[in-house]
Amino acid sequence: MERNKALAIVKEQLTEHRYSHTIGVMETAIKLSGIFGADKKKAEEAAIFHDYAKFRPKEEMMEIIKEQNMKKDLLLYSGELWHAPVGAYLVQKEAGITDPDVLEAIRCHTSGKPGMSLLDKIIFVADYIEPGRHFPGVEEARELAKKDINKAAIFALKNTIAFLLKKNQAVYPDTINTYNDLILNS
Ligand code: DGI
Ligand code: FE
Ligand code: FE
Repeated sequence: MERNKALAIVKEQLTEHRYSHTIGVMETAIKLSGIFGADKKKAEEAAIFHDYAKFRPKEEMMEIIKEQNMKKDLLLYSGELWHAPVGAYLVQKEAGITDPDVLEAIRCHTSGKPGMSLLDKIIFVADYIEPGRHFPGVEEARELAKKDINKAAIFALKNTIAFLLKKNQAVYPDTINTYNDLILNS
């Protein structure tokens, strides 16, 4: 889809803050695609739509997860995880996005998944390091991302897991499985 059309669709779904985050993810994902040789148009589309479902009511997301036979275990963990798979479903249904690579990158953008494609990793990392993100360690993550997308993804996963542990929150198995997969196989 043409960039401005996609942005206009997504703007209606998001707050001002989340929309600027989306622009940051888009610009970062395109840069990373240039460095690592991924398809820039796919990266642009996946980045623009990655948080499409972020502000859907929890009940609506729950219903979609059940009806569309998504992984039921999602419902046992934080609702923060739901906007990724639900977003992949809704952008297909409501915005007419059909590219399976784009939809998959959106689907796994919060937890990652073992065996991520280059595009999946780019969206995952861009979401973490876009210029609007400010937290201890983000500069190190940005440096890693210029050279090694796997190291940057591991860094993000490690920090997210540590953050969840500190807050006594459950860690979704895919997050741990993604970390293990990248440590063992990259
Ligand atoms: O949507 P964004 O804020 O841009 O970023 P995101 O899609 O990575 O979502 C981040 C949120 O998801 C943050 O509140 C932490 C939460 N989260 C990420 N991984 C896990 C998780 N929550 C649980 N319980 N388990 C996880 O593995
Ligand atoms: Fe997200
Ligand atoms: Fe995001």
